[in-house]
Amino acid sequence: MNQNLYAALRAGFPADLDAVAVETADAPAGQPFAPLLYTWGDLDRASARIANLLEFLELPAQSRIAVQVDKSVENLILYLAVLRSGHVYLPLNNAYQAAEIEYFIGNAEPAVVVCSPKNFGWISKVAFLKGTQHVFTLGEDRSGTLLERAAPHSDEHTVAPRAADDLAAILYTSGTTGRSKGAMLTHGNLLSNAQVLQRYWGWKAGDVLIHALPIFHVHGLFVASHGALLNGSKMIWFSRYEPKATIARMAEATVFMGVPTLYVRMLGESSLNRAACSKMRLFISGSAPLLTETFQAWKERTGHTILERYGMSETVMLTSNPYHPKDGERKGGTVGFALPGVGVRVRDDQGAECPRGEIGGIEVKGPNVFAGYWRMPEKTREEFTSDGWFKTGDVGVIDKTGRVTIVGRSKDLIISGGYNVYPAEIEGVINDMSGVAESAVVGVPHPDFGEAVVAVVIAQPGATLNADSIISTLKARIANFKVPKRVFVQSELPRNAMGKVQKNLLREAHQGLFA
Ligand code: MCA
Ligand code: AMP
Repeated sequence: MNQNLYAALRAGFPADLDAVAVETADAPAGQPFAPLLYTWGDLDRASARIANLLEFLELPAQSRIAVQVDKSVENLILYLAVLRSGHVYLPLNNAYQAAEIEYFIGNAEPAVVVCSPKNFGWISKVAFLKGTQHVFTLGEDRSGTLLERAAPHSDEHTVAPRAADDLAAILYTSGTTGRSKGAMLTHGNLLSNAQVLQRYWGWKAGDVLIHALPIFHVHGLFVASHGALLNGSKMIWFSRYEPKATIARMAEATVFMGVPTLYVRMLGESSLNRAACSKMRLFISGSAPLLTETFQAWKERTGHTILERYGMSETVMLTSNPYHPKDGERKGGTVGFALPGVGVRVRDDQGAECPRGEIGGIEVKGPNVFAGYWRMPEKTREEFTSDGWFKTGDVGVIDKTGRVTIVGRSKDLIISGGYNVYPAEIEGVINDMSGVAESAVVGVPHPDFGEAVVAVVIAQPGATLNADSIISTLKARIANFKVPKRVFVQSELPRNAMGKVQKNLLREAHQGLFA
C-alpha cells in the first residue's frame, strides 16, 4: 500500500468533493475582506497542478523544497503538492532574516525555494549562490510565479509511492550550541501521529477547526492541518491571529488549537464568554507551558477545560491530556499521558529509570520519533540513548497513574509566544558586535509571551555600548521574535566558583521586569 501521507489525507476527504474544505476569515494585508471558499476538490486539483510542475522540473528524488512565505491557503496546497510528489517539505518561519535563511539553504541544499514576491531579490540571490536551480514566488494574495508556472499543468496527478520511512519534511530546530539542526520527519511519523490524535481527541463528523497558527511549525502545519484534513473537517482559516475576530467565528466552529499566548489574548477580550463558545467542543493548547491561571480563567469564563498536550519538532506529539472522560481528567499544569503507541520514560543523570513521582529527563520512543538530524549523524547519536530512546531535553515527572508533568528543561531554551529561542544563538550574534566582550541571554516571565528574552551585555575595556543600538542591530540580523525585549549593559556577569555564568541570578534579578 502507498504510505505517502497525502494518500492517507486524501482518503479522509469527504465523498462530496464540492463541500467547503477551507474558508478564509481575513484578507491579505491591506486588501478588503471577501471570504474565499476552497472545496476539497480544489485542494486536490490545485495540489495536483503544483505536484505536476515539480515532476516536470525533473528534480532529483527526495529534493528539498524550502518555503518561506506568508500564510495562505495556497501555501497549504503547496505543502500537499510536495507530499504527493514525494519530495521533502522544508518550511521556514517568515520572520527569518538573511543570515538565517542563508544557513538553512546552505545546509539543506533545496532544489526549489519558494519565497514571498517581496523577498525574491535577496532570497533568489542566496539560493542561486548555494546551487538551488528554481526559485518561485508565492504571495499571500495568490500572486507570484509558482501558481503561474503551475497553471498550465494537469489537475490530475498520481500520488508518488512512498514507504513509511521515506522522508516527508525537514523542520529546523535550534540547538543549545546555537546552530540549527534539521529534524527529518517521515511519512510514517506524521501519519501515525495524525491517526492517533484523530482517535484520542475524538475528531468527528461535523467538526470545524479554527486555524489561526502559522504553518511553518509542527503545531499549525501538522497537528492542526493534518487533524482537519484527515478527518475531512472544514477549516476557518486566519492568515494572522486576531483575538476578537477569532472569538467572533467560534459560533461556527468546534475545535481550536493555540499556543498559550493565543488564549491569554482572548481572555483579554470582553466578547469571550460562554455564549461565544457554546458550539465549541475542544480547546487544545501546546508548544509552551500553559499557566494554571490561564487554564483556570478559561474554565471560569467559557465553561471549557483546555486540553494541554506536549510535542516537539523531533517527535510531533508525545503526550496529551485526555479528551474522553473514560481516559481520565484534564488537569491544568500537566501534559497528560503518553499517547497510545508512544513510550515515555523519565531517567536520572546516571541513566536509571526514575521511580514514579521522581524528577528526571524525559525520553520518548515510538513511531512518531524522527529519523535523525539532516546530515548530522553525530548530533543524532548524541540525542538518542544506547537503547534507542530520544532525549527530549525536557525535565519532568510521571505520577503513579502515568500522567506527565514538565517541571523544567535541561536545555538552555526560552519559549516566547510559542517560538523557541536558544540563548546560545543570540549570545553568539551579540558577541560578534564590535565593543562587546561577552553576553548572557535569559528568559523572564512575560504576561503575554509567557517568557521574554532579555540580554545582559558586557563591553570590552574602553568601549561604550548602547542598549537601543544593540536591539536595532539585532533586529536586522535575526528573526524579530528572538530579539531581546530589553538589553542591559553591565560591568560584569555573575559567575560561580568554576567561572560559569550564573543565569539563575540574572533571571532572579530581572524576573519582575514585565510583571
Ligand atoms: C511576535 N513578536 C514576538 C513574538 N511574536 N516577540 C516574542 N515572541 C513572539 N512569539 C514581536 C514582534 O517581534 C514584534 O516586535 C511584535 O511582537 C509584534 O509582532 P506581530 O507579528 O504583530 O506579532 P503577533 O502577530 O501579535 O504575533 C504573536 C503571536 C505569534 C500570534 C503569538 O508569535 C504566533 O503566532 N505564535 C505562535 C507560534 C507557534 O505556532 N508555535 C508553534 C511551534 P517589534 O514590534 O519589536 O518588531 S511548534 C512547537 O513548538 C511544538 C512542536 C509543539 O508542541 O507544538
Ligand atoms: P520545538 O523545538 O519547537 O519543537 O519545541 C519543543 C519544545 O516545546 C519541547 O521540548 C518543550 O520544551 C516545549 N513544549 C511543547 N509543548 C509544551 C507544553 N505543553 N508544555 C511545556 N512545554 C512544551
